[in-house]
Amino acid sequence: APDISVAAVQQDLKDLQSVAEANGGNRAHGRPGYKASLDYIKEKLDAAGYKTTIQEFDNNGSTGYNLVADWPGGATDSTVMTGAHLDSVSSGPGINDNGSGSAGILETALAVAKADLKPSKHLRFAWWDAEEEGLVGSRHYVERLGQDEIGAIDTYLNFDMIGSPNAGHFVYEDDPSVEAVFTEWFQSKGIETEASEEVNGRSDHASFKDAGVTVGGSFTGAGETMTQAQADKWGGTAGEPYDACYHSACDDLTNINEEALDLHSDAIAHAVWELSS
Ligand code: DTR
Ligand code: ZN
Ligand code: ZN
Ligand code: ZN
Repeated sequence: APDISVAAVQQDLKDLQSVAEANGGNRAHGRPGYKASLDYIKEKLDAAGYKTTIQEFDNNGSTGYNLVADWPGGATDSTVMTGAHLDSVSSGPGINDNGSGSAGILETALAVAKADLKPSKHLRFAWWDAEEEGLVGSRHYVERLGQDEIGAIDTYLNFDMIGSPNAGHFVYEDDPSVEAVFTEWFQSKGIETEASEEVNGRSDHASFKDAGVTVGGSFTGAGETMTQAQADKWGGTAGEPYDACYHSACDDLTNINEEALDLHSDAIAHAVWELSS
C-alpha cells in the first residue's frame, strides 16, 4: 500500500475545522456544520471517480445524512467496507473525534483512486451521521441492507479517533485474522499494540458486528487514562487521558498527534490493500 501523506490528512482536518468555524463552531448531527462536512468529502470523492450516494434518515425530527462511496469494480459479493463517523458532538469541531478517522479513510479512498487500484474485492467507504447519538446512522444503514447485501460484506473496518494527543495504539480484537493484519503491520513499525476494552460496542463497527459482519479497526484512545506500562511502551504521559479534549470544545486542530495520525492513516491503507487483494 502507498504511504498516506499526513500533510494531506491534516489539510482535510484544517478544512473540517474551517467548516465548523463557519457553522456555529461544530459539525454535529442536525446542525449545518455536519452537512457542510459531508459536502466537502463528497466533492473530493466525486472528483476522484467514486460512485457516491447520500442516504437520508430521520432522527428525532432532524434529518441525518450518511455518505456511501463505491469504487467501481471488484466482486460486489465480497465487499471490503471502511467507515468512520463524520458527526461531532455539539460542544466543538470534533477534529480528533472523529475528523481524524473521517480524513484518514478519505485519504485512503483517494489513494485507491490515484493508484487506480483494481482489487479482486469491491471497495466501499462510508461516513456516518449521528454516531454520537448512539450509532444511529450506521444502524440505519445496516437495517436497510437486505440479508444478501449483509452477507456480501466480507469485512467492515472502523476508524473513530486515530489522532489522540496522548496516543495509545489499540486494535479491535473482534476477528483474529483482521486483528493480525493490523498488529503485524504496527509490529513492523516497532509499535506493540493492545486490544482496547473501550472498543466493544462503542462505535459504528457494533452496528455491523451485531448483524454478523466481521469487523476490525484501530484506535488511539478517548477519555480513559494512559497507564505507566503504556507510557513506557509508547511514549506519552501516564495518568493523563489519551485525549483530554474528548467531547470538549478544545477538540480542535491543536488536538492532534501528527505521528499517531500518520501511523494509523498508513495502517488504514495497509489493511484496505491487504484485505481486498
Ligand atoms: N464512542 C466513541 C469514542 C470511543 C470510545 N471507545 C471507543 C472505542 C473504539 C472507537 C471509539 C471509541 C465516540 O465518542 O465517538
Ligand atoms: Zn504516512
Ligand atoms: Zn465522540
Ligand atoms: Zn467518535
